[in-house]
Amino acid sequence: MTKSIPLLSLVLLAGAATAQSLPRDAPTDPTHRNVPATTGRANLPESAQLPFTVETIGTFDEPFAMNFLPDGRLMVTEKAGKLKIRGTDGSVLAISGVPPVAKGGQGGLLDVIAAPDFATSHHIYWTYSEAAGAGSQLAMARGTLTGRTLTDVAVLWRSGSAGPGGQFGAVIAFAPDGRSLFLSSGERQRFTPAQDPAQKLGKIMHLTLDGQPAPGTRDGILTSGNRNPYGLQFDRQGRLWEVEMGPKGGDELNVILPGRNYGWPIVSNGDNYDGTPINDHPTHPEFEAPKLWWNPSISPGGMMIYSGALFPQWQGSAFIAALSDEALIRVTVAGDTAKPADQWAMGDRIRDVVQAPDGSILLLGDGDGAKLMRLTPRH
Ligand SMILES: [Ca+2]
Repeated sequence: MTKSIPLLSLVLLAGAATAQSLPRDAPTDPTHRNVPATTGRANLPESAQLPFTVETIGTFDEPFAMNFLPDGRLMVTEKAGKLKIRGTDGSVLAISGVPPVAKGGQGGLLDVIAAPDFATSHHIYWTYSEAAGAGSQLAMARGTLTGRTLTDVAVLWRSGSAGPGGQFGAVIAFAPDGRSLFLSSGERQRFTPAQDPAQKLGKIMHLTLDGQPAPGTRDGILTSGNRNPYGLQFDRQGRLWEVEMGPKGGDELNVILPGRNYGWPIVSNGDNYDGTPINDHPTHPEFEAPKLWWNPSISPGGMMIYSGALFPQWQGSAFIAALSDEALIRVTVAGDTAKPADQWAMGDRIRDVVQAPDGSILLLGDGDGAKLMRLTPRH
């Protein structure tokens, strides 16, 4: 890790200097913008024929994320601020002791995940937008879950750069050794902060379990130039995969490597929502290019890498929840390469995907009355 410090600083500083001279929405280098991104486009024809049975097992209001506790209970966040736990018998309880959130747009109560040592510590971690500076900022907290109550709540990390805007990213992944954590921090549709080493927006953070900068990072910043990452998962080989919502036609699947810059907003294989073009990734090889990208957009939510027994043919595959595409997407992963495999039409905006302890796959819909769906093999 220590080797990455000079590289990280250089890349971040170079990126910041470039970005500051640019208008927010303009193409960054018109002379280069015709170099096409020809490889890695991941869109597939949608299949309405599903190789699994879909059962609705609950509903939630404006949920954002879900994760299992080691004892088989499922935690689900609702953006308005409720943390709910679905028992193994299907009953749903709201947890008390969750600090207030600043709900609005894409903000509110966001991710939740059990600590690696939950069995002994009863710690859970969660993220949320916290009222700050005539707007909000991303915060990460930890608390002790006993029964249906959270105690010993401590806010471990705050993004700073408070103000208006959504797109917090806000997804937590623990290191495979359980001794540190990774946190995605979205750029909040502010563009250039993703390249600013002084702001923790548009970054993947690497933090200790107490929310301090991980050794070998500068202020906890692991990577920069990430737009709005809603999915962050380690594979079985210990590679960290990230899926991020790009601009129009620029959604990306990336492998996260310490000190790298992923290019936003200088490059993207998509265009701005107002139609102005952005240089494609191949025009700037100094930035880490996505392993896969989607145009048209799929609007990726959460991501899971499967390791269960119910669908042995899919072990090692990454599953991506798609919001605007109303789909579940499967991608095969080999080393640091990825290939699109399936794109199943679900008829619902899909916000998150997790693997249940029995190997079934759970999907969480989006919006009011969003469905919790359980996928099992079709016989
Ligand atoms: Ca990128």
